[in-house]
Amino acid sequence: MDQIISPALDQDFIASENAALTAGVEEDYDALGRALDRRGIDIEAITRAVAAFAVAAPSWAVGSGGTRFARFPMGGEPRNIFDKLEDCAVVNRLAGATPTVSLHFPWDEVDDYKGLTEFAGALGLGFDVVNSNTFQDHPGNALHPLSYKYGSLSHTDPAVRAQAVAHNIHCAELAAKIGAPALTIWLGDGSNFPGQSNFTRAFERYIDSVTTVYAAVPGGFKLFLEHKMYEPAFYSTVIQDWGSSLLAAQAVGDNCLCLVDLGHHAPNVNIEMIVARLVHAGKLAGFHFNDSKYGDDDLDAGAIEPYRLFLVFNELVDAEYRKAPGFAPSYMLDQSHNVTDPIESLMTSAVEVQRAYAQALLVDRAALEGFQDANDPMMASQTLKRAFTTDVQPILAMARLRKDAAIDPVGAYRASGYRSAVTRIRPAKAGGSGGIV
Ligand code: LRH
Ligand code: MN
Repeated sequence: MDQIISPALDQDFIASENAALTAGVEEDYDALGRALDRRGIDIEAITRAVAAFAVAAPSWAVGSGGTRFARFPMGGEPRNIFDKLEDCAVVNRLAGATPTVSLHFPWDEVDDYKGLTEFAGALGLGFDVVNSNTFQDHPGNALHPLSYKYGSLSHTDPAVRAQAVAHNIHCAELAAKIGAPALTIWLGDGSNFPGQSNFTRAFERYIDSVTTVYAAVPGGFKLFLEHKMYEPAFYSTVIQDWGSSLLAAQAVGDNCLCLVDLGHHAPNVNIEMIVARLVHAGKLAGFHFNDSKYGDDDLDAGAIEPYRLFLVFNELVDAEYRKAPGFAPSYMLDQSHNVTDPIESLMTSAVEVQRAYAQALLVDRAALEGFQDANDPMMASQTLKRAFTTDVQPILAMARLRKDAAIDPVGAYRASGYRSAVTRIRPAKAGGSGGIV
C-alpha cells in the first residue's frame, strides 16, 4: 500500500490543532453545564452518551458521487477498498464517531478477508452491516451471468431469482468472515408502466426469495429490508414503503427487520412516526442517515432538515427511555457527495447525527408526557423545541477532545493536507457519465 504522507491520523498533530481551541471549549462547556444543571440535567451524563454514540461510514461514499447526468471526481479518488478504508480512518480519527465501515458487495470484494479485517483493524476500524447489490449487472462476474434489468429477488424468471438469492447468501458468508452483524437488502425491483408488473405476484416472489436467503444464513444473523419509494423504477417498487417492508419482514422471520433510509420517502412524509411504528412492531433494523429536499438526494445528514433528524432521534431516545423490547438499531450514513470532499461531508454528517442524538437526550420526557396527557399542545411543542434549540456544540466538541479526536474536524483535516497527499499518490480518475458511485 502506498504510504500517505499526511499527519491526519497522527495524535500529536491532532493535539496541536486542538491546543488553541481547548480553552474555549472548556469555557463553553462549563457555561452549558451550569445552564443544564438549572434544568436538572447532568451534562457529564449527556457527554458520556454522545461519546459512546457511533454511526457507520459507507465505503461507497468516500469517493465522489454523481448523478445520472455526470460525476465530477476530485483528486485522490479511492481506487479500491483499501484506499476507502484509509479515508474512512481519517473520518473516524478526526470526528471520533465512525469506528465501523459498512461494505458493499461485490464493489468491495477481495480475496483475503482476514487480511482485510487486519488492515482495517490497524486503522482502528471494524465492519458494520454489509450490503448486497442486485440493482446493477456485474459484467465479467461469474456469479452474475444473468441480467437484473427486470428485477432480481422478485424477477419473473426463477433462474434470475436463484442468482440473486445466491448472491445474498454469499454476502452473508462474507459478513461472517469480517464479523459484520447483518446484511441489508435493497432492490431496484419494480416497474415503469402500469400493467408491467403484477404487484402481488412480484411481492410474493420477493418474500419467497428472502425466505430462502433467511433459511440459509446462520441463526442470529439479521437481514435488513430497505424500502424505497422510487428510483430506479419510476412507477412501482416492490418494497416501496415501510408497510411493504414490515409485511415482508413479518412473513420472513424474527431476525428480518426494516431499515429506514431517510431519503427513501416522499417529501413531507412523517418519518419519525414510521420509526415509532417500526419500534412498536419490534422490527426497527436501523438507519441510513442522509438528507433530502425532493427525492433520494443523498445529501449530508442534517444539511436540509435538522429538525426532522432531531424528531427521529426524539423517537429513538423515547424508545430507549421506555425500554422498548428488542430495540437495538444500527446506525449508518448513506450519502453521495457530488460537490464536497466526501471526507469533510462524512465527518460533518456524523457530527450532525450526534448533535440530533444529544439534543434528543435533553428532552424533559416526564414533562412532555404530562403536557401530552393534559392535551397542552403548546407546552408539549415547546418542550421539544427547548431541547432542539439548545446549542450542544460544547458537548460534541468535549466528547471529541476526550477521545483525542479533533475539536474542529474539518479545520484539522484541511490543515493536515490529506487531500493533496492522496492526490499526489493516487492516479487521477477521469470524469465521466453518471452513476452515484
Ligand atoms: C439505494 C441505497 C441503498 C444502497 C445504495 C448505495 O438508494 O440507499 O442503501 O445500496 O443506496
Ligand atoms: Mn440506503
